[in-house]
Amino acid sequence: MFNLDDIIKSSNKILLLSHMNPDGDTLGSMCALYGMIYNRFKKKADMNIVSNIPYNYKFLPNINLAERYFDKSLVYDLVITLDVAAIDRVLDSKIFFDKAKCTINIDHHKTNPGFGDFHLIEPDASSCGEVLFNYFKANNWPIDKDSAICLYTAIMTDTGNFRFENTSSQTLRAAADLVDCGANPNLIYKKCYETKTKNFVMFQNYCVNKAVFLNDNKIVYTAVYKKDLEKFSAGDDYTDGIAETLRAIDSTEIAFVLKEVDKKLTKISMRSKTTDVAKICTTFGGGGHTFAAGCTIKADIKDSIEKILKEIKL
Ligand SMILES: [Mn+2]
Repeated sequence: MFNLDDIIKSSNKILLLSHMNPDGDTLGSMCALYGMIYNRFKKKADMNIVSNIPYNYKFLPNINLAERYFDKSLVYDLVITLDVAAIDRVLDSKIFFDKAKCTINIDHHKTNPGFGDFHLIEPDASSCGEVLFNYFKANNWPIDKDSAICLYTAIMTDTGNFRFENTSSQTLRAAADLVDCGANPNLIYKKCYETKTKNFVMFQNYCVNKAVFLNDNKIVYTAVYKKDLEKFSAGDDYTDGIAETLRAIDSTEIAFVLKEVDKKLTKISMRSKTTDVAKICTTFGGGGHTFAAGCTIKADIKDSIEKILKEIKL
């Protein structure tokens, strides 16, 4: 095990890296480590984001200090990746990692190959935030209020508000400790989950409303046309979560959302309770997890529905 204290003490220029399409875990972990390093060593690390920060994470303490672009000629003494399962997830910023005098990889993904000079990877931890919390706790780094807010956000969002199967008793103990350090669960919940736009909610309800139920309601799907997306000025993320909403119906076994890319191309997002939908999506060149997968079919929505229904055996 490496000693983060010694490494940080001997490093003057430090960069913290988050992954592309950032989530609450990578951003919360990055801001938490920034705060902890500042409080303990009075050193200001640089924080790098490689894509836009989603609106609901802009409340994170110190996130305003994170920057999108840095001079690519900079050479850092220390670069630390947070929640980065594979180094290509930091896009162009990989150059800083490659040139750094020392690199540390902090993560919780089982598939992380362990790149970097040192790594701290805990596959049983719910989130990168929990890995950091465990480190701070084990090494007696006192956690300040702002860092507690960031770590709590990281853990809460990666566990789907403490509902997913990665939520352990250890996760809940970490969360409880962070509340003692000043994180307010209700406030953080509201910031993360109660900031959807009216258009987003109306669009999702519209899509759910026109869902089609088949096979004793075991199969449910909804088709989203380009004209629907235009009507609601829908962003790329507007269809996120619709398949989960349809799966949450008690009778549902398989739910899928079809999104019209153009007249000859349809994107499908599929969810199930027990059926291996990755297998179904693989037949169309897609893939994913057992209960959550996706694919793109070279056909219009009507033909895509037919093709998918042929592959579903319930
Ligand atoms: Mn994560």
